[in-house]
Amino acid sequence: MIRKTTIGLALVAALLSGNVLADVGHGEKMHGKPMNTETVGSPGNAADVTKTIKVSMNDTMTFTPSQFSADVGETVRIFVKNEGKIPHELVIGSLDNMKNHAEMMRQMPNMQHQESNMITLQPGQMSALIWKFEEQGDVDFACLIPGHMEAGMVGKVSVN
Ligand SMILES: [Cu+2]
Repeated sequence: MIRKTTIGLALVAALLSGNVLADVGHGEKMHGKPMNTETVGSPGNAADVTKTIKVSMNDTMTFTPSQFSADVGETVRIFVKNEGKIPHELVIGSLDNMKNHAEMMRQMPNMQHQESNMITLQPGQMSALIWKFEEQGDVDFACLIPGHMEAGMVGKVSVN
């Protein structure tokens, strides 16, 4: 059981570091990069926050709001509140990578994990995620609790 959990975490870490957080810690731009390694941004510093957004999550599998915007280079504090009666999470990434992650979650439903691009909240809990949006384009977010993203629990940040 312990071994299985460890393998699960290693898989998640490999997936996240290899895809979602590909550019974190490097700061360098990749030329001619494949389409599936788009930059979604990186963890931000509290001192750099210029915008605060409040997002609520509920059991109808919705984020409210499900869309907001940010400027290129802007650091946003995203306050997230779980207003439902079951756990939810907000994960920032690209939809393709998150679909892979959701598939792993389904295979290992009791897996506990925490990464800098996500926040997992029990019913009634509230917390904040600080994120720097670095490139123009859309950045996705989703709840990767098994079945939630499939039920439509996704959102989008327009980076202009
Ligand atoms: Cu959810």
